[in-house]
Amino acid sequence: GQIVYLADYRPTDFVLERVDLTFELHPTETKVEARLIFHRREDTDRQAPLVLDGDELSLLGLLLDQAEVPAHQYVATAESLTVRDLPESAPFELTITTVINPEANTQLMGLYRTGGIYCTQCEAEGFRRITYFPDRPDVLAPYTVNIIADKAANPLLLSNGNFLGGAGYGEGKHFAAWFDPHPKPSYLFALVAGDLGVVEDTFVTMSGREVALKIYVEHGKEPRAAYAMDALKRSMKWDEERFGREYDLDIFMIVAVSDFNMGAMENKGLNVFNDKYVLADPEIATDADYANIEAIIAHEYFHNWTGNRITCRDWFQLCLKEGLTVYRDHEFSADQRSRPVKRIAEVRHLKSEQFPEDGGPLAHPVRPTKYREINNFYTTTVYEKGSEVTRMIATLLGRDLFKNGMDLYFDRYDGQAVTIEDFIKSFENVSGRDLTQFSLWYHQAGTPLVTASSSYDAGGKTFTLSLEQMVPATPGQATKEPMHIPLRLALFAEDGTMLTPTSVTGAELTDDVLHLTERAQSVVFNGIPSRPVLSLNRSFSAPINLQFSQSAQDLALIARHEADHFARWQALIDLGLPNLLAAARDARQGVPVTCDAAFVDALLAAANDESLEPAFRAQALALPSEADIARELGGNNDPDAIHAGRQAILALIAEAGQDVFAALFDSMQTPGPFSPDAASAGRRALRNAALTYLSQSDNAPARAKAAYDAANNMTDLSAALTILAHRFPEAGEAKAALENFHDRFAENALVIDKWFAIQAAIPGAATLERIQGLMEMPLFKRTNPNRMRALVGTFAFANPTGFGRADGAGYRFLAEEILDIDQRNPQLAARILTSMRSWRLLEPVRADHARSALMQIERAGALSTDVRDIVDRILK
Ligand code: DPP
Ligand code: ZN
Repeated sequence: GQIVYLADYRPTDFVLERVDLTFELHPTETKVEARLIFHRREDTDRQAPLVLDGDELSLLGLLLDQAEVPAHQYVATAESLTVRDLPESAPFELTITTVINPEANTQLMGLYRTGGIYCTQCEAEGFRRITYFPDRPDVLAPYTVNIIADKAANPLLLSNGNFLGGAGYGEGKHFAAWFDPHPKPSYLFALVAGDLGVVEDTFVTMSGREVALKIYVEHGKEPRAAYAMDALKRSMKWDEERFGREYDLDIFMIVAVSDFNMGAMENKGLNVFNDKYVLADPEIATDADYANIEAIIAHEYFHNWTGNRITCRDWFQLCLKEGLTVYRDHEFSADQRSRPVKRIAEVRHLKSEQFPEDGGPLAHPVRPTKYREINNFYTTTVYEKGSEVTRMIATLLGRDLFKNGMDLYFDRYDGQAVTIEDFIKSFENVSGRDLTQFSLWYHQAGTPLVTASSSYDAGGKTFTLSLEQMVPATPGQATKEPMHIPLRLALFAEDGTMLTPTSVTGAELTDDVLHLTERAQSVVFNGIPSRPVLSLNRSFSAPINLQFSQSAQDLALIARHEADHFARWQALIDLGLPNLLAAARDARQGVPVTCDAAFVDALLAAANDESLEPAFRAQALALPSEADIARELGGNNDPDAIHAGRQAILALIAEAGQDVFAALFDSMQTPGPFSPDAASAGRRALRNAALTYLSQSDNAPARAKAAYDAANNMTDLSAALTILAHRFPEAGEAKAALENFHDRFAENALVIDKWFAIQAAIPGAATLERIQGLMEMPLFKRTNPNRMRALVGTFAFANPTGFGRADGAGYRFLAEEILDIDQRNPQLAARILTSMRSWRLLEPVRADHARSALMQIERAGALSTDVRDIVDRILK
């Protein structure tokens, strides 16, 4: 695990012209022949050797222009192949033969086996586990792929690009050939072989070309791919309409597999998906699952232009494709569903996942400058903050200039491997705006803190807003420059109408966007006839922490009148949060918990407001999580007190709102057959939120049990089961429902993952023993990443009282699990270990236990680079 620095980047000495691969598939001995045509780049050293990457490889043969290479001319190790005395300028062909063992590949990187099929994952550095190769994203070439395999076991032989042809091949075997004309880096290579069912459709592109669409799933599961197919066609259409991007091959394929480290992978023309993000029907998928499937199908499809045709020069530029593509999938979902509700969900996710990362030991810039293990940089900072930064460019430039900038980017860099600087240049060129200061968002880690205060001068009819910004220190970055922060804002009169100033001084204001660029800025709004109520950072225009004390009346006014519904939701959160923080402190001191009536009234008014969409009302009723409260408290945290305080607030709201919730529970039914559309999903969400509060005030499981028994879809079923298990874990009704759920779905891995996850999140110290019991079940498969994430991941990430029990047993359990998982799948181990990133915010006794557990990992002998990197950074 050497550290790699951005500053050390230099192009390769050799240009790769073409790749021709032949696979003879075998479960334990697959033979790979790679024919690579190179030429030496002009203006490089004529003597430089060719150095190719490898990982756990063994070389079987090496030819140079079809002649055997003498031993003195090359050195092969498991990690590299170095060839000397190569032609000075003429192209040459290297033929490299390796043998690999897919069955033994438990890392799930490179070529591996899952559910009886062959499958690959090459991003970021998996291709070097298949053959020796210049395995870096700036080496692009067209690929031909020939696959030879046993015909009975592998009727399907798939790779990137267009199908060239196939035929029988000796006894019981057959072969297929694929050609991908679009030059691509090796991380986008894919091969799938095996026996799968297929769902087929077609899409006619904007220029009238017909594209064959195929989704491959396990036999018998074809009907469950219908929604994914629908989402794919909508994605293709949307990218044409919104970004002018057309698909570019004759065929687009998706393969669903059950063992996968990531959510999905955008391999050119052959996406490989975690089946969790493909398979859905009302019986097995929740509304959240449908929304995820739609978003991830779109995300991977959108990569075809943002990632594949224009790719990254090096892995430091990962956000060039990921941040941008997340932004594109967010916009797609916003257009397909409700924009404000989508924005609320995004911001919830950003604050609960990215803000803790950016405020802790794993903080890093959106565009990092060094890494020890690139797999550890597929982070919420690169993805979600990267998306927010793209969104801010659109906010600063406005819709039209942003579109022009994207068009220029697509035109100028198609077929190339580029950098964030190239991306930014496109927007500077079309807008004439200098984005130098703005680009600090890519380079400075940490969530900026903006402090606001305001005053109103009735005599002069002026409203003054004072803003200050501060970017906290993060690992490796002690001091920061002020950022360019776009703050959307609006002013409201007491009656809720919007006030428009006659002029503004002290800051640039374009439409409703105020540009904060200095450390401190005082902005004066003239011609304001009465004291205004300020709504600041509308739509969460900048991913910041905002400190601005507003009265409960002002917040309630925003919650009632803002045209921007995101801002209404934010105002309700701002009203509620101080109550939750005070409740945690009171619970810790054994003082009775109270809650401001203004907050409860505003919340119930929103819940009851029929002019608002049900999905919005459900979001309003979902209080900040225990982890959110812990983050806001900022240190010396006691998870038990936070839990108790939050439960007490829930109980007070439940009591005050009994009638409202009872009425919602009745009126928000969704009669008729199940439909996954956003409006129906919103009704179910609101009804289940009401049920959560009703079960709180009932203080009895009967109503939730009745809802469980009556449920005819997975959304309602799992919501009722969650209430039963979390709120009444010892009740007979909860035990009966858990047993019923198990028996009904024992055959369905994705649904059983929900059963594991719901139990892993049961609050309280006893959950650890429950989990240890569950791990003994035959159903529990240690080698399956989804299962490990469902049980161990949910426990560590989403159960502060269980995982963080006071005796430290949760942390010790995690340490042992990490060491065990690391033996097989370092990437998964490292990812789950990041759940420890906020350990320094714990009260001293728990923090000591957490540190000991981390040190237990650190002291272990044979750690992967992945886990070593995370544990070192978390402890530093
Ligand atoms: N497959 C992952 C994604 O789409 C990594 N590229 O984000
Ligand atoms: Zn992606």
